[in-house]
Amino acid sequence: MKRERALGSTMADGEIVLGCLAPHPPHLVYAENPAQNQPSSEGGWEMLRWGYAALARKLAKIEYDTIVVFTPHWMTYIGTHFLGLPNFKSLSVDPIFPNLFRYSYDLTVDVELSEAMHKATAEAGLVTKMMRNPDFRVDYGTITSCHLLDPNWSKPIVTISSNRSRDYYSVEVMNEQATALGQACRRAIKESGKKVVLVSSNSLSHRHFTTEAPLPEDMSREHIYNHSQYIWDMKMVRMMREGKMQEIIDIMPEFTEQTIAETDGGGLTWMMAAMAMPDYPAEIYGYQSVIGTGNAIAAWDPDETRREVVM
Ligand code: 2X7
Ligand code: FE2
Repeated sequence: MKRERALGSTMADGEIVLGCLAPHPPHLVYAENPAQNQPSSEGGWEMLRWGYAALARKLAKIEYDTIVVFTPHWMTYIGTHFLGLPNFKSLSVDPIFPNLFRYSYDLTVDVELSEAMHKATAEAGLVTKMMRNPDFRVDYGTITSCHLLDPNWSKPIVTISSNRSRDYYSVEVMNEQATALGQACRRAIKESGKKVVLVSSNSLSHRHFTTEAPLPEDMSREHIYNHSQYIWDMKMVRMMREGKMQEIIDIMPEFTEQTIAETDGGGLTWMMAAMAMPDYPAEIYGYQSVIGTGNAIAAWDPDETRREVVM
């Protein structure tokens, strides 16, 4: 307490209690058949759904206030945007897979934390904006990752958009901007006094088939798009297990370009920068292809006493 006062801090330090790599193929929600989703299925993609269920069980045992999710499917070509109203309610339809994902959501936003991260982002010199349009439709990336991590939607969320700096510039520029964004969010979370779970909502390798099986959940048709994509994904997973996150960020340009990875949106770089670049092992909860893309579920737990080798 004395030390906090000496540093000029008046409130308890906020902290990031867990970081999750949480891919969002809408197929996973479709396969779960929750009441909110209109289409129905016979299942499928169990290695990912069971992995998500294990991570959701871990999360349910952790004390936290808010989930902050970075999604590549809210594409804001001018700056980084943050959800800025206390509630968003509508039907979210996946534009590519409307046959799989038509999900009715009614979600709560931690506007206080969202504002704080937005302010810190602006102070870092990045272009940023709050989304205050009540008719705004929340993307399926946010909804899929949040639904699978917390099916009861028990906590408020904040969604952060992807400014697509990779599309205008390069993966190197994306890495720089997402790092600055992550560091700004880290400062805001610390000052907020809140306990926060971070979520990077993305697949790894991302080449995918352009035609769908007649029955989308027919698992006899599911496999990785190509072997080199699999080798790259395994390299990334191995480095996550070994706690080599700085090295992952360093090879991000090559990985992203070789596999058209969904890390191009900036989520994984943002999360690692916000977590001050973990050098401890990630917990791996699953890996499986979805329509040819490579998807890993992983968690970084700063609390060593809770960390375990899951797979
Ligand atoms: O958005 C996605 C994705 N990232 C991976 C696979 C299939 C569909 O949607
Ligand atoms: Fe995606």
